[in-house]
Amino acid sequence: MKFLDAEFVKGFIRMANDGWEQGWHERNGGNLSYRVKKEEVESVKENFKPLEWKPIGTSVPALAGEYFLVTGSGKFFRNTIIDPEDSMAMIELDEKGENYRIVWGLVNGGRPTSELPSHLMNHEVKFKINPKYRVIYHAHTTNIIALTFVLPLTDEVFTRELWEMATECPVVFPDGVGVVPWMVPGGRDIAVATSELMKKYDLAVWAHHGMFAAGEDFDITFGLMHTAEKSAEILVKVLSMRPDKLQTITVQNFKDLARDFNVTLPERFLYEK
Ligand code: 2HA
Ligand code: ZN
Repeated sequence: MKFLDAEFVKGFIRMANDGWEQGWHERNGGNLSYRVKKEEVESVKENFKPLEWKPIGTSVPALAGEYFLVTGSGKFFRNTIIDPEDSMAMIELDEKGENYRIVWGLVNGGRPTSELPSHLMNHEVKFKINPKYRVIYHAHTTNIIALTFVLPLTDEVFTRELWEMATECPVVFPDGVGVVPWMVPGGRDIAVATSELMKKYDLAVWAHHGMFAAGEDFDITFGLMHTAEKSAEILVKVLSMRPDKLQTITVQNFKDLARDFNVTLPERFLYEK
């Protein structure tokens, strides 16, 4: 099968374009990765032209031998749909999970996303907890970023505020949201901090930068990012109207919701204000 005819490749490109259309990917902002299923690898293998092995910059032994579809470093999400061969790549990891090689894409040169260490370490954490997780998505979500300038940078405050702004939020991300303080992007330190949060959450906020989301497929992961960012947008609007809320979803309301929707909401997010 031609590489670009594969459903997983089409799904990846559609998600990248959806993110662009949301306004989350100015210039080369953001990155996306997908851990490819064995049968999907087989279906496009005839197109592979492996390049040389290169170090990942961290070690992800649990992902040894896995293949990933990734956006390219310095590439624009905006261009993914019109020139996928230039904008993205499929990579293979070696038998130690320490090196990668490009097997398809980035035809005009370039490297996988600058956030490859964060992506792969998040994939590894999620894979160990639930091998159904396949997507890691980083976006420069405007309203979440705005909130990192005015809310305390704690998991408790971000989770509770996002839950309060849209009734579906506690059902969509019942485990909550983690927050990473400002750190230099692209390196191993921010990758370690983010993957530590991914042990507990599917969403991590990067202060003054954006968000990371993890999920089983493109729809779930994009939907998670979209839901959290929409909730942040509502909070930004509310805070722009007045500094306090006249009424909100109460702790008892959350408990009623949790019971009827069969979700467990950790007590530490249900504090009295
Ligand atoms: O430019 O978003 O965090 C890609 C990024 C780096
Ligand atoms: Zn970024």
